[in-house]
Amino acid sequence: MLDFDFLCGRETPSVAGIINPGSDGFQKLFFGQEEIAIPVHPTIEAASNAHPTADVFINFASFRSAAASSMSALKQPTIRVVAIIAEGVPESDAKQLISYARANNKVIIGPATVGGIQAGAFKIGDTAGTIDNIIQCKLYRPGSVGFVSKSGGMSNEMYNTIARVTDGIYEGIAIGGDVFPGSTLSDHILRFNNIPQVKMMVVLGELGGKDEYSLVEALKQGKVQKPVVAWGAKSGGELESAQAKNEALRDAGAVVPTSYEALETAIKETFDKLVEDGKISPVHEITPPPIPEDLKTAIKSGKVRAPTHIISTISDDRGEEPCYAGVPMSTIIEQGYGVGDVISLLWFKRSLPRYCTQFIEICIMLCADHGPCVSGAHNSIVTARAGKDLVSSLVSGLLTIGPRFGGAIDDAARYFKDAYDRGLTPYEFVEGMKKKGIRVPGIGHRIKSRDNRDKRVQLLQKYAHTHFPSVKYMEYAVQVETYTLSKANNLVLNVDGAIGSLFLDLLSGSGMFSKQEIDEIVEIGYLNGLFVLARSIGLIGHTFDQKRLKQPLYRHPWEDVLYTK
Ligand code: Q5B
Repeated sequence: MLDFDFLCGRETPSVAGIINPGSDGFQKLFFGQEEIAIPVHPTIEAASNAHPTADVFINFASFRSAAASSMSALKQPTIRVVAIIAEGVPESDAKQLISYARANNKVIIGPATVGGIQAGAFKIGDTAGTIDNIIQCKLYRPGSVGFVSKSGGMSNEMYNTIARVTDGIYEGIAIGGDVFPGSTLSDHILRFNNIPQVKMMVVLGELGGKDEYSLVEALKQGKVQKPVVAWGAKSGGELESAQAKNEALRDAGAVVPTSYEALETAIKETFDKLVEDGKISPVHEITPPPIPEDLKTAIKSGKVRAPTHIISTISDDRGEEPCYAGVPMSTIIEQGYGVGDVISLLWFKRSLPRYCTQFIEICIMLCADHGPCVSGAHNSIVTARAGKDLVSSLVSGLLTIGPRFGGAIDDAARYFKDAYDRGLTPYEFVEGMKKKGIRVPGIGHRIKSRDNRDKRVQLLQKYAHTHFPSVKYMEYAVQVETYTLSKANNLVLNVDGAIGSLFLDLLSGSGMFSKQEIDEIVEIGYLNGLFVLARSIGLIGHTFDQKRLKQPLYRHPWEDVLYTK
């Protein structure tokens, strides 16, 4: 509809607003080359109040709700015309709508209609088909012919015919195929008769109703003064009924051809006569502006190319099934991939050997939680007790992950790798870090110590000793630990340090990564991701736990705070 408006040279769109029950806001749409925001209203009442000059209501609701919404629209004082697109509206509902409309001097087009068109001014829904067809039928500017038909499909055909042999359509209406149309062929012919710009009328009836006979009556009673070219269509074996209708129309004064094929000539002759008699002056021809093609359509047809704004290399959901690094979902499930395999596809873009993916899974299992007292869990617990939702509680816990808590894996890998690759002794490395004022990442723990070893570290080391081809970085980290333990009991290799050093061993020992790729992984910092992913499991658990236990708002006790000046 907006494309049609633009084609006609309208300065403002004909669509005032959209009613989408329950929704509110704006819908972005193109008007020519510009995007405009059309208001969306939750109710018909709200839309009518917001747009008091909008007098046409086009109802695209399904047959289930079309009757109720159409009645509600008819009851709005500002609404004059209601077009009902749905097919299958119950006849009893249609009758009620019709009687209400007639009693209140309102017009219904449909049900089961494609709508109608006022050339150069206003188009209802899909009437007249594509923009190309609309241009071919010159519907972007008014002609002199009023056209009414029952069928929407046939009306498109007739718009073409009328454009070929006359100066074009002034207004075209498809009343809809239902037995009880909201407005009839004769209603529209009588209306056209009163529109000065309409100089002749074309009617295309169809079998199934007695509508043509009300037109016959109107013609007989002399209510129609302008020439009417009419054809009552036939279908199947009901030829006789069609013939009877056509004869009645002819007797009443309509121009009725002898066959459908002769309809075009009849229209032409009627039009030419009006021109000869000086009743029609030539239409001022205009060239409609081109409608910009939608980018998607233009790309599809190969006419234009557009640069993309995002590049992605890890997954693709466009085909029949999503793929992770080229591996289809069905393969992942059928071949028994685990979470470690999925991480290896999405993070490292390759299928790592089973011992590597199992190591990833062990890291995740071991780091999933470490009790309620650690920074992350504490934050999630406090947030959940403040009544916040799952995501907020989870995120508040995750945000504590950093250089001191859980987020030392990347730095541990960076510093251990650099020190080992440069051949530094543990003494040189640790003292060098001390000089720079940097704590060795991966070393030290608040509760773990020489005499209270971290079981997680031991389990990781044991696994790596059994499965990894080389554990040189981890062994270097243990030597560093031996040195730091000589300084203080709690300067143990912690879980971050164990994962950081062992991941270096995985990367270099698996033969699956080039030196450049290892450097990039360490530089970008992939490995804290393992702790983030793992600890999310625990943080979610703590959030559920607090909610399940219906714990009240947390307030830290005064006694636990040192108040000082
Ligand atoms: N000193 C972890 O410190 C902690 C030193 C050091 C040289 C070090 C500390 C540290 C590096 C970061 C790291 C990951 C803050 C830890 C994790 C996950 C977790 C957590 C859980 C879970 C602990 C006392 C003296 C001072 C310091 C010196 C300490 N660390 N020197 N290198 N690395 N580590 N984080 O106990 O001379 O007195 O000034 O930053 O790897 O987060 O379970 O809780 O799963 O949730 O508070 O396991 O080690 O010791 O700060 O009082 O220091 O030791 O310079 O010396 P603390 P502080 P001085 S795993």
